[in-house]
Amino acid sequence: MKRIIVLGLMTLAVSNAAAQKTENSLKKAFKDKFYIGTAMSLPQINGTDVKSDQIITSQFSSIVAENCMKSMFLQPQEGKFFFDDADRFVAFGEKNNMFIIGHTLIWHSQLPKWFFVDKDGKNVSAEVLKQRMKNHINTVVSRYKGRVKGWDVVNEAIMEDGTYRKSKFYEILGEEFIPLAFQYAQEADPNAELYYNDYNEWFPEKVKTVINIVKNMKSRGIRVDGVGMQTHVGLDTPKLEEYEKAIVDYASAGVKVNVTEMEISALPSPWGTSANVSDTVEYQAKMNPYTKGLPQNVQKEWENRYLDFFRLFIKHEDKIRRVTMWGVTDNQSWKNDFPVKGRTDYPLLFDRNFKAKPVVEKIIQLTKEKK
Ligand code: 9MR
Repeated sequence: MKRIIVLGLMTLAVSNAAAQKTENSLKKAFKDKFYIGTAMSLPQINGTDVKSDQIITSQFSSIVAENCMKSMFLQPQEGKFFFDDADRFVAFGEKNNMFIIGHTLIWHSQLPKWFFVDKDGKNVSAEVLKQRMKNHINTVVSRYKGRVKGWDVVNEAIMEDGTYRKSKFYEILGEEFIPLAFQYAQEADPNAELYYNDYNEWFPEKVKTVINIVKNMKSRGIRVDGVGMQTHVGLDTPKLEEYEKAIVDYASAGVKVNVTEMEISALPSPWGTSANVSDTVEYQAKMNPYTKGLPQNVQKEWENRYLDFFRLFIKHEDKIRRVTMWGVTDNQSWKNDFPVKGRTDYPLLFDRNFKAKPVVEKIIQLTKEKK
């Protein structure tokens, strides 16, 4: 009898713990505020990183593919599309009832070489490039019509000083390549949300140009629903005030803000917060100080920084559509290799043992505080 009662109590305790776990998930906590998402790597999409997948399904309400929907993977040769990984990614999101994001249609990086050149290796004409963009966007967006709910239509086209990046898209089509991309996406899926996504998008001159692009497209009847503020940030930069001002400014221009690609590096970063993949820096041991774990004081600083950001997101929840982490565990983060290769960073919410860091519970608690 006694044993049965003890066993019964144990079962109760276990199920309570499980209930509390779901009760306390990030997605539950943010349910009435905004989507809370993560990027997914290939092992997660393919189901071989089982532990991460468990975290993803229990904690997040939105997903974005970290790499497999970039044009070099989707259309490695002209007209030859490869959709296996992207299909699996979308199926994962549907199975788990998630808000699925496509990343990214038009980007100067991770782009197949053929995109801009003719058979002699010369730049294609504006007409040919438009046709290629249209075909790529139309094929990809139509395939996932009604299933992928939002697209990063154009990625990283503006520099910190507000000028246009001198990419091949710009060289061949000028500023018009951005509205064209949005127009093609809108035609392919009139109901999908369409976003412009970029890093360092709090630099004042960059904010100005992005807002001009938004206003210009809106005035021409070309739909743009949101600006994705990539949030690859460090302990000191950017200042919260400048980041907040950008949120407010974008919202005033009539678009939602997506906090995208979020992680907070705990490592020294005298180079600022560029996420331009070609901006690499040579390895120096002093730039990799925490190979055996984060010291308590840095951990605290890092945690406070996350809490500051999330307080800000909650303050502006009416302007924010989604907050998406750039990965699940520290182990998988691209920050271990950027801008310096081979460092040990601690930027994400789950540690190398797939355990939620204490900050997760603290973030959840923030949602329960009175504003
Ligand atoms: O996290 C991605 C990494 O695995 C890739 O090697 C890299 C290649 O460009 O792209 C990373 O993701 C980038 C994202 O697609 C766009 N913004 C910057 C991100 C970090 O470079």
